[in-house]
Amino acid sequence: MAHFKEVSQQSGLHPKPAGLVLQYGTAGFRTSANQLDHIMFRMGLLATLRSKKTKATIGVMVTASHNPEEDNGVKLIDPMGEMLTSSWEGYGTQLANTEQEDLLTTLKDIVEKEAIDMSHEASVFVGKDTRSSSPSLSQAVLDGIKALGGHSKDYGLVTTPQLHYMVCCQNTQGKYGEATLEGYYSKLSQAFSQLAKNASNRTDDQKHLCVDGANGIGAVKVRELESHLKKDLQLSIFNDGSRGKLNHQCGADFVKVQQKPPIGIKINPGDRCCSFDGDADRIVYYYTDSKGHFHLLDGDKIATLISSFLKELLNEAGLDLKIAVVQTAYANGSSTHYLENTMKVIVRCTKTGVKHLHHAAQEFDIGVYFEANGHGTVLFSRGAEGKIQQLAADTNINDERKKAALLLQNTINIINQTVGDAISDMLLIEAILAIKGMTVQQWDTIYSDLPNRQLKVKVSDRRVIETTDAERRAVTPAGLQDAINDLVKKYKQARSFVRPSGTEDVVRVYAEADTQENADALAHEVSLAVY
Ligand code: 16G
Ligand code: ZN
Repeated sequence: MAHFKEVSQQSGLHPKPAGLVLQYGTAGFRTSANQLDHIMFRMGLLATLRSKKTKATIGVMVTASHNPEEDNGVKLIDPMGEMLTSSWEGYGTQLANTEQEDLLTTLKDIVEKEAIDMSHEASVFVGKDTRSSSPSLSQAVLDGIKALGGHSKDYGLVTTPQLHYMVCCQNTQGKYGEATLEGYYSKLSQAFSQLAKNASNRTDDQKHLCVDGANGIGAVKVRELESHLKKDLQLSIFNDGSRGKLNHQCGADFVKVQQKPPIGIKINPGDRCCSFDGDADRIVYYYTDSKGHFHLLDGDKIATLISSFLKELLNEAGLDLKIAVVQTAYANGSSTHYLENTMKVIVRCTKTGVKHLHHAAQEFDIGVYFEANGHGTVLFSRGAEGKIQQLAADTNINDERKKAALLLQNTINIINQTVGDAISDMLLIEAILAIKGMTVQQWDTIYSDLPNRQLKVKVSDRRVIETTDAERRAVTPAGLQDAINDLVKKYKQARSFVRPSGTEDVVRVYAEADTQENADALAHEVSLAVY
């Protein structure tokens, strides 16, 4: 096998530091950039195998999302634009950790186990974020693809969701859209402009949005989008990478965890603002009121806004489709209560990590999924899309039903169904607020968040904590859950859970209660119980 010889030679240029062990985690590999060169080369190999196996284009994204600039990471994208199937994550870990001299054996093992026809062509799309380490690391991915004889297309600087989109477009022969940045911007902006036509008499203030780009790729790409938006939306872009450091005291993760505005942004009371994370697959909104108080509208508030909009449209269109909202244990208790009891939609809770939410959402006609941290999107089943398209084309229905059907059709087009996408979510949220004539303050009052606190605890081995019930209960170590239950009983409207992080060597603690003091105290007490 000529290719294996090439791999053998090339891998010497991307040697693995002996003894280094890394794992394909919740969202691929993520660690200090200087440990990743061999991982990138090997993920180029794995993507090539995956492409030969699926007979489809596979994506490889080089990014470490909201991690500091010094880190980097890599994740693979499966044919429909979804995350790599979990049964292959293990191969990722195996390939990453096999010592240099055993690489070919490991590679051949995978080929054999998966019965991969090595004579089949392979095609891999590669993208990267703005980190200073990304160019050389993405070159290592390209080297890996080439060594195994795969074809690659380098999209260069793109957001993570943009690369997911390209992969999906490519494998659906353009049915999902055109696999180019221009195709992405025109699909989304045209849908936005169609939706915005349903908003009446908006003032310039209502059209204005402040965007914190986390000094990352999102800022670059939202600027490219801007020229397609005409005057429907006026963006002020902050933290665009020209001065500040990536994710440093800015971006969606900082704003959500710290519950305060990012640096580098000047906001006046009432201004509508949003923050992207470092690879633009998350978004949160916020504003400050006249007293200077900060108000956060996180993934839960976004899911509520979007699902109530969709539910109203389904009613108006007279379409009987099952809609559900998928959340994780981090969802604020008030949001779950509001969705179940006031909106009366089905709510599901899954483990943390996009792939879990994505799979749960696929079980419904319309699945709205959001993590509280701002990662989320909406999935429409094929059947649901078909019914909506059919109704939108029906000439025998009344104006109200027609209008609702057209709004649903454009909503489908504005959404990136492959993965959470800050740019696409932003456009959808802006369109909904415009159509409803709703201010960010009005949106915020749909329900009030329970005060909450997140803490992280360093322990010697986080794996001693095992959880069940979508991470809401700890089964090991013995006695921990009982201790948490006893602490929770001391407070009103309280809830708390602990889980080992999938991306950092820490245990995460979440607590909510009737007041901020109580949420803080509970989180602190639970973190002591974890030691
Ligand atoms: C990753 C996940 C995100 C999750 C986070 C949890 C993807 C694309 N990203 O960033 O969904 O919220 O990990 O991190 O799946 P943690 O396990 O460290 O709390
Ligand atoms: Zn991200």
